[in-house]
Amino acid sequence: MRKSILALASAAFIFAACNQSKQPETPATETTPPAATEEAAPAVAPPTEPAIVELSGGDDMKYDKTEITVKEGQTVKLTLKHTGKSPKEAMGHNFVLLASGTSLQDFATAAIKAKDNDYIPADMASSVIAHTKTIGGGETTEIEFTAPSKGTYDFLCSFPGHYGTMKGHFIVE
Ligand SMILES: [Cu+2]
Repeated sequence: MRKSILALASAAFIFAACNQSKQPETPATETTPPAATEEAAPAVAPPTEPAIVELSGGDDMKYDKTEITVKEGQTVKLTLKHTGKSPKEAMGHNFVLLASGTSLQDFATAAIKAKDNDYIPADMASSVIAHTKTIGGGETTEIEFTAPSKGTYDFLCSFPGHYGTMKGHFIVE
């Protein structure tokens, strides 16, 4: 009888000891999920390398690219080069990236009247994700912006009459 009590007591002790020894492990187990989240984070984090985009337009009223692809949240360093000889007043070029849901035609039409604001209609500023200034032949301009959320966006040159041939898709993956 005594033996069995002792056995029971020691069993209880062992159980308690086991239980105790398990307790310190609990915080360690609890820290695992955040660690896993940290590991998963780089997969969704934007790339640290910027996207270098070189776009040019000449006197032929065309961009050399009609498609630009970047990653969501990526820093975009865009250089626009006017490879022509015509002055800004006759053949100005810019790059305007429109927010989704903005009509290319509506924007271009409004831009005709916005010469004083570099062909960016002030009342449509919220429809513009990023834009360069307007440049003439031989000039270069650079902008830096953060790529918006995944999707396909329109870009254009908003100089009067240019968007028909100077437009393209800005794809964010
Ligand atoms: Cu142009």
